[in-house]
Amino acid sequence: MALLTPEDLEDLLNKLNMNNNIIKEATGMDIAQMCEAVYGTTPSSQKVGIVPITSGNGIIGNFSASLLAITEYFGLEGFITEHPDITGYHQAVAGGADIILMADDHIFIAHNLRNGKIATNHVCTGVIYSEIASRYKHTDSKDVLVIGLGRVGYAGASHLVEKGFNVYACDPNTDFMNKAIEELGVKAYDVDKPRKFSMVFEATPNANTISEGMIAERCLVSTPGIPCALPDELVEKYDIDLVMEPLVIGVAAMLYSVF
Ligand code: 2YG
Ligand code: MG
Repeated sequence: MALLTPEDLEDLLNKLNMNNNIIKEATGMDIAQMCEAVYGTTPSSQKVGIVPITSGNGIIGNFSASLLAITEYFGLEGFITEHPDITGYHQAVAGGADIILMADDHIFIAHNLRNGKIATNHVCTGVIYSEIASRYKHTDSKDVLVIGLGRVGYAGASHLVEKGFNVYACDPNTDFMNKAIEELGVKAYDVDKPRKFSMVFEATPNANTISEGMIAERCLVSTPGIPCALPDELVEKYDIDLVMEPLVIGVAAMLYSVF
């Protein structure tokens, strides 16, 4: 998993607004409505405690501040604890947090202390980005392509299968591929037999994972992956609706999933 950099998180709410407009135009729903539809929840007056974590590669500049901005964007009160780690956790609970947000290099969680629900960023990101792809209004096809079957891609593929979509997937890792075929029943996308999709969910840490053979004219590509899966010229040439944003959409899904 690639770690976020402070630069990825610059201008975050601007990126969100741009992506929210694309999502609205492409699906008829904004990100909050999409989260409501998936999780069946709405924000009430939960207070969110954000705990910076120093383990591994340590604090990422802008990370906690971004989580606070996201919390407030969705109408909730939040605070960043003065201290990190266990002392910070204690401060969050003592300060009346209903929901704790915290991340180390391996996992990023939202934990609702009132109802016991716990969510991970990788599952929620997979679910919400695949949901966005699946709601593309310019197609009536049920075929979706999933590129990358790591933690995020697998969660999205699983969500799409549960929703009754016809899921094609690819990943250079044959163990990941076989697991998704056996456990989820996805079909292997064969690069030697190009087939074009109107809905693509991409979840890899690599650039240029989407090739011309995979995409239909006027398609939706939904991807949390940094760097972007698509070269700029393909976005123009195929009139692609591209949803790609570094943090907010996944965190929104985490919050809604624990409300
Ligand atoms: O508290 C801090 O500042 C750090 N311990 C946060 C570390 C987060 C590491 N995780 C990532 O960089 C991302 N891969 C998380 C996923 C968010 C984007 N989908
Ligand atoms: Mg990528």
